[in-house]
Amino acid sequence: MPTALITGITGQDGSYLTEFLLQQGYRVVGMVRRASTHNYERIQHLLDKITIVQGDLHDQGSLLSLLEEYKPDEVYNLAAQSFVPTSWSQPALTGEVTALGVTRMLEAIRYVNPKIRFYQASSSEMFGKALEVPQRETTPFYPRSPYGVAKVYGHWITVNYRESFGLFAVSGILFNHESPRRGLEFVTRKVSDGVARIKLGLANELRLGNLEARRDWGFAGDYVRAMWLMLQQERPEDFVVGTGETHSVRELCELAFGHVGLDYRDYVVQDERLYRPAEVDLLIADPSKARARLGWEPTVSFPELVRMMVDADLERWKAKIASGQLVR
Ligand code: NAP
Ligand code: F7E
Repeated sequence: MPTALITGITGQDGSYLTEFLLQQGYRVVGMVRRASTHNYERIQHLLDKITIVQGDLHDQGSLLSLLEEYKPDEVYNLAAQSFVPTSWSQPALTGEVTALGVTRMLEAIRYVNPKIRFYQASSSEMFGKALEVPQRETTPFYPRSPYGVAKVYGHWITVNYRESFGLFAVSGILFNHESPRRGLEFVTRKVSDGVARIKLGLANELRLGNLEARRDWGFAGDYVRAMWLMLQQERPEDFVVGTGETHSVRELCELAFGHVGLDYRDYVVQDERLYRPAEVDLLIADPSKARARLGWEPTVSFPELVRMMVDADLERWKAKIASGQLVR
């Protein structure tokens, strides 16, 4: 039975990757940082099948001892400060975790067992002010936020440890992927949650920032399969993963409100305070390498994804109302 260590197991991708690896017959060890209360909402249903261990990407010693004790065959480094706006208000922390944290894990692998296969969660935010459309593995990076800058560091240190020390270290350049488990601050989930609350009479407006930004949005459950496939290849290589389609935040609103019979123009308020100091205007993947070499394809279309998320939030709020937790 192979063992996988996942950092960031409590996050959106961590929860889907855990489900996927358990289905593949892995022993899953999940690293969580110490907190005064547990944050296991997304993995509650998996807790009896996995091992939870404490560690932190800030702390080199904790990474070394986890690798020594649990002897993973594969490490998936999903932990990060992942919200772009927070990276402007906490840029040094973002650099510590999202950038230097990668080096700390690579160092731990190098010292404990250089045969461990390593996956780094790189991001389409590295393309930023995109120098090529669509973006592929060879497109130069032009990050537009401290988060993007930190991810570029994480990407290149992964490539560098592969080339310097012969590690099986790969970087998956993943475009935006979403689900009902997405954090409420990201725009897709903010919209699906807002639509549900408006439909149920719990809110009467939704404040958003730039409606014209365009993203390549897919379903997170599909993207964790690509992470695993990258670590099963003969040679370590980096891959772009996305759908190859782009949609604006405005289209997202149109679809999400339309799904419950509402017109987004009656509820969405544009709020300049939610604009970013530097925006990423357009992202669209060229996933042809992943398709050809990994046999990877997305299975959920953009309209299906939006409907899935709105339906899940409607059910969640209806359950809260039914249980008496909320009065309309
Ligand atoms: P997420 O939901 O924000 O989860 C981030 C995870 O990192 C959480 O489990 C968090 O733990 C953990 N974490 C944060 N700081 C840590 C630290 N110092 N030590 C240990 N763990 C720490 O992110 P996601 O959407 O699942 O994304 C997973 C990874 O893929 C991230 O690296 C993200 O930057 C990258 N990525 C995401 C996308 C996307 O569209 N989702 C696209 C490209 C790349 P807590 O629960 O304790 O906060
Ligand atoms: O913003 C615009 C906003 O925060 C998408 C992370 O997972 O994907 C994610 O980063 C777009 C931006 O995601 C609001 O200006 C408008 O253009 O959902 P987001 P992101 O910044 O693309 C990448 C690939 C990652 O790697 C990151 O970790 O939507 N937008 N109005 C808004 N965005 C938010 N959050 N809130 C708004 O009200």
